[in-house]
Amino acid sequence: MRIDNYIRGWRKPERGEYVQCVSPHDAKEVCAAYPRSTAEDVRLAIAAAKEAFPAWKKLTAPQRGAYLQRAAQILKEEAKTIGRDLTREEGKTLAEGIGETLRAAAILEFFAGEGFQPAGEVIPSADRGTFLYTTRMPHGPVGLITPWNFPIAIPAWKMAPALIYGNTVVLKPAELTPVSVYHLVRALHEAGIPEGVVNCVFGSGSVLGAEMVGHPDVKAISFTGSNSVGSRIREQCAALGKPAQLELGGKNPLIVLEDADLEQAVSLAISGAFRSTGQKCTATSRVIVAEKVYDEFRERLLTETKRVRVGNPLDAATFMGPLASREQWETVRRMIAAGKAEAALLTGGEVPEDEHLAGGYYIQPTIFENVPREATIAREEIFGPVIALFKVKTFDEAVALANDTTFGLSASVCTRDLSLAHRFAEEIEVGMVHINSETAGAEPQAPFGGCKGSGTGLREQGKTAIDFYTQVKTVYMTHS
Ligand code: UN1
Repeated sequence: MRIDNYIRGWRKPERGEYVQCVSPHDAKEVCAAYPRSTAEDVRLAIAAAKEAFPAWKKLTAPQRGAYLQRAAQILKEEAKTIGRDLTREEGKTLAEGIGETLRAAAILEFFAGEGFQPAGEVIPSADRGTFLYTTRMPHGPVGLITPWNFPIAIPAWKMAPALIYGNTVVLKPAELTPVSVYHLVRALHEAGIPEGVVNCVFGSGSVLGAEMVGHPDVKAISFTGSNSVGSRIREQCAALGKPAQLELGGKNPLIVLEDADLEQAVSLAISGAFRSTGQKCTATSRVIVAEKVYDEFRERLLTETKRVRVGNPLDAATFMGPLASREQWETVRRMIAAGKAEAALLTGGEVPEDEHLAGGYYIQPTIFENVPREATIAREEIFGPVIALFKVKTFDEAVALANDTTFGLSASVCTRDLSLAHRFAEEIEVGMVHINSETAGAEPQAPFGGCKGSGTGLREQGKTAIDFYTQVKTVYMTHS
């Protein structure tokens, strides 16, 4: 399968160069060839987005929403085959691949609906003859840079709000997962979205991303990815006075208090830490347990972790597939090696011996205990299936430990005590709090994002998405 850029329709890269992406289950299996685009291709896409902007902006929001609605319908009808392609190239399980495709559809539907919602307010004027109100202005062409770990949902959750509020789009998706993005762009194409409104350019982030961030016709940047790339984008955008929305890493804690339902707590830990092979910015990576229930929780967690089925993500029985790439595999193994030197390995930590998995980037689900607070695995984002277990004496100690991180994306607590749940929600320094639910997961109608090192700028998703993708215009209308 060969994929092309999408710039006023499908288009070959100017230099005609393509690269191949492979399956993380078996690196010998090629998934697709995608363009190795250059800055020239990005400039063409930006020009297309600029030209399409005035007419797109002129449509009413319900008219724009109709395209999103049609694209959502296509994704729903094809969810099984698209989800399969996603799983093949990214490595998350088939259930997750299909689930993510349906989630992308739900995101498009939600924002199609937002096209029918009020986008301003009527404000009482001190002057009887003045009608005072606000409305919203789109920015123009916006640049969206998206990661491989949610290769269809994240492009959808940036594109849908950008489009519904009247912006046009240049998307630079991750190189590892071009097929998933191709399907989303194809759905919008088949939905009849006007030429130039959506553009997608495949290739290296350092070349294409830099061109987008620096280009004067790209009016805002939304980025999801690593902290190192994110801080570079933040600096460049700040220097240019360009709005930037950055969704970065996490080191998300799950706290298990002594009154918790331990069975539920174990299943939230397993799901939060090992689904998608731990490759979510919202994944659970620290599990902080009250001393009184520590031993029992530890035993149950260990038993369930040993039951986690690691295998080909296309097999229905698999719970955890491979890491997404060789680079990921090496990074996670390096972090595990650091963990072995600084903490006690409870389980996992190795590449599985299964010969059927020998061609892929597999790693066992891994748990460390007796982890010092300053350990690398306690502080740095791993982006793999690794839990650091901590024992604490009190609720206050648990919250202090949970907050002792440079990140602030999401956090969970397992408890039946309503007053402790309330205190947790108040004292924890994160963008998203979960009481008796896992740290990962997000519904399109609710704001998504973190504080501290987990992100900058306005939240994504929900009604609040409008704040990043538009500017407020205040109108004083007085009759003459
Ligand atoms: C989820 O937890 O289901 O890149 C979504 C990420 C986040 C999305 C997480 N921006 O992992």
